[in-house]
Amino acid sequence: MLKKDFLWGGATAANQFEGGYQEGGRGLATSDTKTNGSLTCKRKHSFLNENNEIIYLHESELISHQYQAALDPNMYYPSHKAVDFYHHYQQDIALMAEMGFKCYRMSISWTRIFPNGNEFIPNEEGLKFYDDVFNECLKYGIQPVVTLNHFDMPVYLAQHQDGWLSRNTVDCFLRYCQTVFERYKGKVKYWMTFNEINLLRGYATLGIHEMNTQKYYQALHHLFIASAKAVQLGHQIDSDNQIGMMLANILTYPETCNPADIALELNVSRRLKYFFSDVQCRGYYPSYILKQWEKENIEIIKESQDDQILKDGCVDYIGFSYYNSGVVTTREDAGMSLGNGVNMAQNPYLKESEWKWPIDPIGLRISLNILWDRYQKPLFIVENGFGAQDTIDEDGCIHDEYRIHYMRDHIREMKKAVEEDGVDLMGYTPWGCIDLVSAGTGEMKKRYGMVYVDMDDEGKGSLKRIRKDSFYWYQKVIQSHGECL
Ligand code: BGP
Repeated sequence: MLKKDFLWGGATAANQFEGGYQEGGRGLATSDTKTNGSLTCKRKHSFLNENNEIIYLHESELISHQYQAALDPNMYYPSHKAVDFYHHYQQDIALMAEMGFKCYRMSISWTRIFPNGNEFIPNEEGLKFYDDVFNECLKYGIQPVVTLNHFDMPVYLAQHQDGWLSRNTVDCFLRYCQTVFERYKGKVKYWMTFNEINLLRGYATLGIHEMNTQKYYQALHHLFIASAKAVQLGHQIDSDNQIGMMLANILTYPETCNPADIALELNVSRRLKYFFSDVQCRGYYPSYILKQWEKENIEIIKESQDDQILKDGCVDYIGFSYYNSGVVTTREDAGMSLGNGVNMAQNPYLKESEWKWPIDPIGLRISLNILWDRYQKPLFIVENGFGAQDTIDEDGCIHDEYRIHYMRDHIREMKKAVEEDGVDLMGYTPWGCIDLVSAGTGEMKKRYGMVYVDMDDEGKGSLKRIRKDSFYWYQKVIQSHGECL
């Protein structure tokens, strides 16, 4: 059986869900400068000037162009309005309560609290908004699970100090953490530091203008220090706090039993995943990364107390996302690549979603077992789900049986990991429980929700919420504590 206090719920993130980007004294975040997928080709690396000439931009020009454009209220940027949780939070939380949620995973927008990121006095209106949200959750007995940072940062810090490349950003972030830990003490117990820390890379997530490997690892060191210090601070402020990390759990398989394939997979899974959880769960840099840095002449600038900070700031639990798995291969002609020169092959045993994400429920059980074996820390599935295009039928309903299938199969495997393998699992919060903007494409048409939101890729729609078939199905799942699938 799953634990009695198992946290059934759903997950969202401020920049993809909240909207109200210039309301309540909020400052501009890097995520506000990202256009959606359908506009990408026009606006990402080029734009048309008044004479209809295409102007191509270099990386840093591009960023300042996007920054300027983000201030233009006539252009569509997904995060600006998103699905307007900012004005719909009461209705949305009521829908979550109707599904029977025990918890709701969400993120706080840093720039609602500190508009530029470097202030000393927080923005009261921003703090008040989350007070209202948490009170609304608690009214229904829903525990908030809060990600401190989900794919954005104050534009000011990005523009003035190259974001996480600067050690000063650590101090700014900790001021923000201290403020929210103190303010929401007694209301929020479950926290996570950085969403999918192993996927952070570009301007939107790290605030760095021209990226290279040296800068990447230096910024990452700052993130690790910030996370470890936040864990310590959170514990000091409230010993009840549980503070986790958040890993994008990309499961990889070797293509064959050729030892070269196995060795490649070991290397890839360390670089993509375990390096990040090793540091945050064990409190020190693993030998394989130190050797890699030596080979690549990477030198991390550290302060004298940093090793101790990492040691004292290990996380309490591992939150992770799981959507799919991939196959790595030593074959040069495989045709797909993971970036960094890693070749990927198709998995002939798995079907794929419309977005070519392989569907692999057994991979969830495998992932749970690997993480449990490796760290012996409680695990929390904080993202899982099926991105699909939904249509409203003639009867006015959304019959999303494909989503029910996906979730049913994954919950089955999750239960096996707990009931047959003894994994310690805290909860399950499927991604985008109410439709929201896709992080990868910036579009609305890739939907994950059990509640449909009337909104299209250009930001048009009534924002009306409609319960999908999966809504009623998930309600029964929670009611029966995962027995009735
Ligand atoms: C994870 C992110 C989420 C979310 C999800 C689905 O990587 O933490 O923010 O969006 O993936 O991805 P996408 O929106 O690209 O389908």
